[in-house]
Amino acid sequence: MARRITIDPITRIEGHLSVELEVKNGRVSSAHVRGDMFRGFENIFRGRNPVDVVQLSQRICGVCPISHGVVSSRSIESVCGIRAHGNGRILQNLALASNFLQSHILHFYQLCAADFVDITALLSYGGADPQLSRLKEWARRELTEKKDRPDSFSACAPFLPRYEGEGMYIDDTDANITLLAHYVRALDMRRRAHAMVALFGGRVPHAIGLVPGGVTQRPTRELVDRFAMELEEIRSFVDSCYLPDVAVVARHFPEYFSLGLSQDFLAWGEFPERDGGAEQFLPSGLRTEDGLHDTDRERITEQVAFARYDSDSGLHPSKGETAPRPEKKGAYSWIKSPRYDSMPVEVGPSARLLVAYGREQPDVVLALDKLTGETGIEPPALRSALGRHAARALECRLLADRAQAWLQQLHLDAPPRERYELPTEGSGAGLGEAPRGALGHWITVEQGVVGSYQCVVPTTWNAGPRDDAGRPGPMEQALAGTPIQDPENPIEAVRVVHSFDPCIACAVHVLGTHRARSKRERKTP
Ligand code: NFE
Ligand code: MG
Repeated sequence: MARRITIDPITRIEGHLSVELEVKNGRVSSAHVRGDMFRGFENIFRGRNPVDVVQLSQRICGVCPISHGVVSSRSIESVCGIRAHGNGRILQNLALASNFLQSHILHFYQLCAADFVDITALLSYGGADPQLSRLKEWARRELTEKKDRPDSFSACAPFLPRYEGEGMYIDDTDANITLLAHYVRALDMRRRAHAMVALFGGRVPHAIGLVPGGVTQRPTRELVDRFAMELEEIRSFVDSCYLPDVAVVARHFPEYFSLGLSQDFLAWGEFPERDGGAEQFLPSGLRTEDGLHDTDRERITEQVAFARYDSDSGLHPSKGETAPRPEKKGAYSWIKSPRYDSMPVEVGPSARLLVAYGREQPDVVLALDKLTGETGIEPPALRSALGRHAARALECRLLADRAQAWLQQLHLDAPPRERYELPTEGSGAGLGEAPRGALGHWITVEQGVVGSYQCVVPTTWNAGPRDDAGRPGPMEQALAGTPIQDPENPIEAVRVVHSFDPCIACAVHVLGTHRARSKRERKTP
């Protein structure tokens, strides 16, 4: 007999997401993923000075603002016919790579660790490490003194309340304690990664110093040295904690290498390596069952049959027009369904590494072959829930190494950006990668201000609902087949959802809802 399970909200993600599962014979037979909020962000950009969008679009999200800043800069660069080069290109790479490090570390430790780690193991800690002793005392107070109080719901947050069940969490006390100690260290690593963005971006999370063509801060010896120092701390954390901790989770939950699977993957590519050239550190590509293909940005459509929008379905984002319709019959999500050549595709760290491996990017080949040599895990395993965690940790290692090389390429005290002149009419697009995957911004400039602006964002690709043909989105497909041991404690489904690192703030920024305001009404602030 089929049973329905609703998980609402999914916690430890950014934003408001819920899933509805139909479970038959102990497995998910069908999943509906719902983005539960409406924002209308792109409307805010219309009628503004185009350059303001670099700042405004960063407000879409506090987790991945640098990718929105860099990609919106690119959209304006394409209107102006320039490209960030030299210091501008490298400094944007460094700021973005720092944000990837911050975001991936946040995801594994602060957002996902509690799916695997047993907080109660802390109570058995008998060592003398001052930080762990403090943590143990905190856990003891939370778990004992607060347990029976009426406000106990908040006790030991964010670790409790949690799903409960036999063998649900790691059963090795030392492994749990180590992971919890790293959970705390991860907070410091994230602070350092934010500080790295701020060195060249001025502040964080919303970097005021990002501009079309580069950043506003010249690279000085002192700033480069400070960046290198923080980077080395994070690199060493990735090596000594993050990668081994993912391996610990993999040892205890190896079945997640064959759960939460995706078939097809898309990456726009990121981290331009040469001035004027197309080469990227992580290249673009479409990885399908029948191989690797070049990408074509014209093949995107956004479908809305099951999304709460009134506009025509299947529009290219440059023509996108969307009117919110909360009560639309049959619609169940505020997230649209982007499709590439009509296909649902997963975007994100696994997509990037699978594409890069297929393109024989030497650093990625080395990293993945080493992983196979040491663990027997082959690259196709990146298509899974655990594979996504492994891909993030490996990507941190790759970026931390590469960022050291980029630092060496900077021209000290030389200008950090291009000069540009903004035309009063034009259109353009910026494509790139955010920590969670392929990101695109499309802009038109009319009479010197933003006429229309549209973003197609990683979580829109991954967490969108069924499309016009009724095909489920990537996360919905990945959930199907997941075994659910106890419908009252469906942690398996949560682990699959979390592996995508969904961010709903990004996903439901939303296209323009009304006809453009008349030219007379538009004013540059
Ligand atoms: Ni709000 Fe974002 C990333 C973007 S996700 S986190 O990474 O763009 O859809
Ligand atoms: Mg959009």
